[in-house]
Amino acid sequence: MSNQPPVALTIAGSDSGAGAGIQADIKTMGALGVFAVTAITAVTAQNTSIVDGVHAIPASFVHDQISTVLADLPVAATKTGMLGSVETIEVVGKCAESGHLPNLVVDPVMVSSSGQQLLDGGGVIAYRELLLPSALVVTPNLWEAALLCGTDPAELTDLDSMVSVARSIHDMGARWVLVKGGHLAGVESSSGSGPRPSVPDVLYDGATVTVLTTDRVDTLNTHGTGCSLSAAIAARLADGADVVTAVTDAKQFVHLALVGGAGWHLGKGHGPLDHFGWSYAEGCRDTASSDETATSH
Ligand code: PXL
Repeated sequence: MSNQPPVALTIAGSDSGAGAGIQADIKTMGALGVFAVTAITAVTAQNTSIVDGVHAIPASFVHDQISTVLADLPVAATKTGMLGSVETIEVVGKCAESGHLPNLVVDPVMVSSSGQQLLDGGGVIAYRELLLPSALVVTPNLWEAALLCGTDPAELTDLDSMVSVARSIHDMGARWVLVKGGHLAGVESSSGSGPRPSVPDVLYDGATVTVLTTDRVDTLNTHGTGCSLSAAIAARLADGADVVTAVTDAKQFVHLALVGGAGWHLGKGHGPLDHFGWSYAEGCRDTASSDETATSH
């Protein structure tokens, strides 16, 4: 098997604007040296500002894509993105439960960054009951964490409340929970040269709470951040990393991609990330300093 790239499967929706969804996943996995294989759950008509339409792929055909790929290719990790319907969550849940989706990273996509609903009614319960019990890692943002737990998102205002929802989601069966604090207001890190705006994520495995902090990137170009993070975690897992290493590497990858794309003007809304580090190749590497810190509690 020497010289073979690792293979990871993404089960997700297509974003025609190519900043998020399966396009972001393929770019992320490719940038990390992992061969991406795909099962498409929905096709969206979308740009950086709006989701103009969603065309769902029948759940039975999502199943056919997954089983055909698995019958032939050595998939070492899987991520799910937009699943869209209860029926598709059921199909993916059954594959996962029967052990066919190794190292499963679940990004519980519910709403687009432009506010468009990306999950049918009943989907939250389906995630909770049918998919989270098979997840190695689940990566909700604050809104998704609140919806999964049936709490008010407005109450998730600090690290303590993030830890509390991480514990509840762990109780739903996911082995590792990464609650992303990207929407948390006004958090500062004081390492290095004085206080800087920072983003804390909470990683919990049922025993240890780890707070992973990254400097906040001041940009509107954030479309596909969550997709890219979960794809990067799956890619690093496919390459043999353990969960803590995979999450740490993935956060670093997304941070650099955000910094790289921060000055781009692609579209009028939330633009995409620089997945391939093109901005760095142009000699901008010195703008990409990142300060990652981890503390265990
Ligand atoms: O970022 C979540 C997401 C996932 N998948 C698709 C999307 C989006 C957000 O817009 O369009 C297809």
